[in-house]
Amino acid sequence: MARDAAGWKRRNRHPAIATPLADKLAFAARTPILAFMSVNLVLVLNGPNLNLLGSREPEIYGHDTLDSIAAALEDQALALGIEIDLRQSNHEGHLVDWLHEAGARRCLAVILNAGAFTHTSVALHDAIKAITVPVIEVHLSNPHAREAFRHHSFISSVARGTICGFGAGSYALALDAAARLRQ
Ligand code: CA2
Repeated sequence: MARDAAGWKRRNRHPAIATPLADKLAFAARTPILAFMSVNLVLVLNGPNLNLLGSREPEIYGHDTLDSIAAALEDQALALGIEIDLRQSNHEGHLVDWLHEAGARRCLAVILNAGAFTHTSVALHDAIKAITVPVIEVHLSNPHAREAFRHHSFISSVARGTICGFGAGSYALALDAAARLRQ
């Protein structure tokens, strides 16, 4: 436990201020008023190969890069009074960890493009089921209009809703949907 120069146990003096983030979250969850509050933060999670956006297959995924999508979402989020945090990983476990983080932080929503893990990942299905934060599934393309192996999603049945087929616009529509979740 952290102590200052005088040897005080800082956690006991200022439980919600002087402790690390995990302690603050645990404190908030134990505190009746704070336990029901959600933060105005939307995590925008992107799965494998989406870091390559804009470089290949523009006829399917469009010309936008993940950076240009992030910039447009930042502007939209500012106008909506929402904070966003866009992340990408090629590793399934990172996405699972970030979903858990969204749950612990009581985010407003998660916007999730799980890429090809959409069609394979029981782990992501279980992680979404394990959190109360609404997850909005997005896809740039319309997987239902593509190869048969893209027709099943392990995400859809546990997502609040799915938006697909509008290119970068799918993310913009998802952020609008997230904003409407605020009470
Ligand atoms: O349409 C989508 O957003 C997808 O989630 C994209 C995934 C695909 O496996 C899903 O079926 C639908 C693939 C992302 C790969 O992105 C690339 C971008 C440029 C070049 C190569 C891959």
